[in-house]
Amino acid sequence: MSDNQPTTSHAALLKWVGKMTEMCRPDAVRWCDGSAAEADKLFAEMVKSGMAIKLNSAKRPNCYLFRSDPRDVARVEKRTFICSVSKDDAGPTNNWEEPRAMRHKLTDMFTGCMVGRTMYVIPFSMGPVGSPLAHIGVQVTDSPYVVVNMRIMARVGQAVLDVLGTDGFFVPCVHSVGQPLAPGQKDSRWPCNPDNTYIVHFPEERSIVSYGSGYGGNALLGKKCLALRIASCMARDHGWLAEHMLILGVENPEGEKTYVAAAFPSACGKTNFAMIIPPKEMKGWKVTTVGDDIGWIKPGADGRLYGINPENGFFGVAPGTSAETNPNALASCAKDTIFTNVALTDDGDVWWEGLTPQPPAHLIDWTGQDWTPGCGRVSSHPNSRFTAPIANCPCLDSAVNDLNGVPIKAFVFGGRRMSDVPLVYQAFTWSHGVYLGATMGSEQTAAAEGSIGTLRRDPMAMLPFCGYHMADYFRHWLKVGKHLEEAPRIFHVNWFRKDSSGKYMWPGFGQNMRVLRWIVERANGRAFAKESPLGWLPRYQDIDWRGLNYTKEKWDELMSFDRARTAHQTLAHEELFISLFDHLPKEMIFERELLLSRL
Ligand code: OXD
Ligand code: MN
Repeated sequence: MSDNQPTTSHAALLKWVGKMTEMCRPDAVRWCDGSAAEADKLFAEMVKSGMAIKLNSAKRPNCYLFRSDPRDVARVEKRTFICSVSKDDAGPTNNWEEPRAMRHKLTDMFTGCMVGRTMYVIPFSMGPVGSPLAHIGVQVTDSPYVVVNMRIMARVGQAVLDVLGTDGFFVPCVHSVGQPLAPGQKDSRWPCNPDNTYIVHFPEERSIVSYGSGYGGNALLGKKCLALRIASCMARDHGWLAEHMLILGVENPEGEKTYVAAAFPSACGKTNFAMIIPPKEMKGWKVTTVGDDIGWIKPGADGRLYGINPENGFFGVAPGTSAETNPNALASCAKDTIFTNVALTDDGDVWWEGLTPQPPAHLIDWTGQDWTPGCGRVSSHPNSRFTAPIANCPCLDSAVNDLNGVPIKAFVFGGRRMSDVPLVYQAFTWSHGVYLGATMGSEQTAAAEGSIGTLRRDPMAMLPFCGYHMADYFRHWLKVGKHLEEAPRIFHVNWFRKDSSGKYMWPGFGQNMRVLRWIVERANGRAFAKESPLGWLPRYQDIDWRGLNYTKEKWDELMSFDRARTAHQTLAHEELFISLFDHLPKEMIFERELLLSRL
């Protein structure tokens, strides 16, 4: 593709693209308009080069399969940096390098890095175009795969440049796969530079530089880099919240809608919860999806919080997604979807572990090799993904494109805890709720790194995504709450408790709707709860049991906690707090002391 003309007269943007072109030295520069025609052309080029496979149109209309380099399959936290001016601002939970030194290093790496390739310029809006809650970024990239993914995950094109006008603010995002091509050199199927990957954020300058990876959050810079790491700094400076949260709407039989935002660490079924289907016996209850990963939540003039989903698509984990676990996610990737690192069926469709109870007799696996059920390998990478347009989602909330967002009535923090933590409880106050979020944790499920049962702290599921000092982030949450007229109620849930024989005590999935009903009724000041040292607990009779046979004895066990053990666990929070102590708000210490004394 040859150069086309930019349709903007934004002087700073033109100057920046000019500088990037001079540094990266691409063969051509292409301004993206986000159109279907542009995507079709790029897909056709990628099919021709062998990077993409077009799937069977009768089974998956307008869908493509990509196989990444096996060394480039996930976000790389070890190579992710927050380069604030002061190391102290990045805090002990982020990698840091001095920004000038990092910039020098990056300039060296980027000089000539796009030789032999096209540089695409992608103007994108995170959030509905023109929303007062939205922010604009411009990504330059030498990956056509990134272009077609960004077009699904964000709002891309001329409308964004129009909103930007001649002097609007944008976050500059530079991305390269880090593999320039010499004249005549044949490109690899998935160019990348895994030995030299850098995902770098300059929070004061609000800019992002990413080198060496073409995969997911490393390369689609609107998602984790802009919408969480940079946005968390913007939010801190301007009094709002950029959170690793799904947003869903719960409609009761009377047609009243209540919006809930929820944070869960990875591998806790966030997308499933965002698209939950209530048990049919709970007649008239409906759940709609606003977002499955990120929420931008700002105080409105009325002193309530309003949230948008800054994304426009789902970048969902494929394995485990099925008609049983999440039919809405499956419907979302029925068409117009990009699949990465899943298996290819003999009839040109996709398959992954868990999609159907019986695997097909033969597949081509994510590495391009023949695969049969007994071969001893998985067919799809555990972090294989679908990139699906949000508009495909059958349970999409009608307000998903509302410029002013949806009113948030409740926050939910969840963990994966096998013992001692009850299914659900409500915080007494905002600051108690912030403490619950700050001390959130998840138990290791496989002996991958660390032993099974080891508790990994992941405050508000933001540990890899907060662009500044985690303790300042807690302080910011406390501050936001102080200025609200109507603060959302805060809840903690744990779907993963096991009994003494190692069996899950709660059925989960759609049955979580029973908990969600209690949460929204509490948030609306209706349902009853009893006081406990942990917070407000629902009693057996406070839960809607229609269609589920769950005894009071089981419930009492599920909701029980051992005071001494809980006190010990509480003291284990010290470890995180000690590492953050010189910034830690005193409220966190007070809340811990209050909890201990209640216990
Ligand atoms: C994600 C993540 O991919 O949280 O959403 O890692
Ligand atoms: Mn996420």
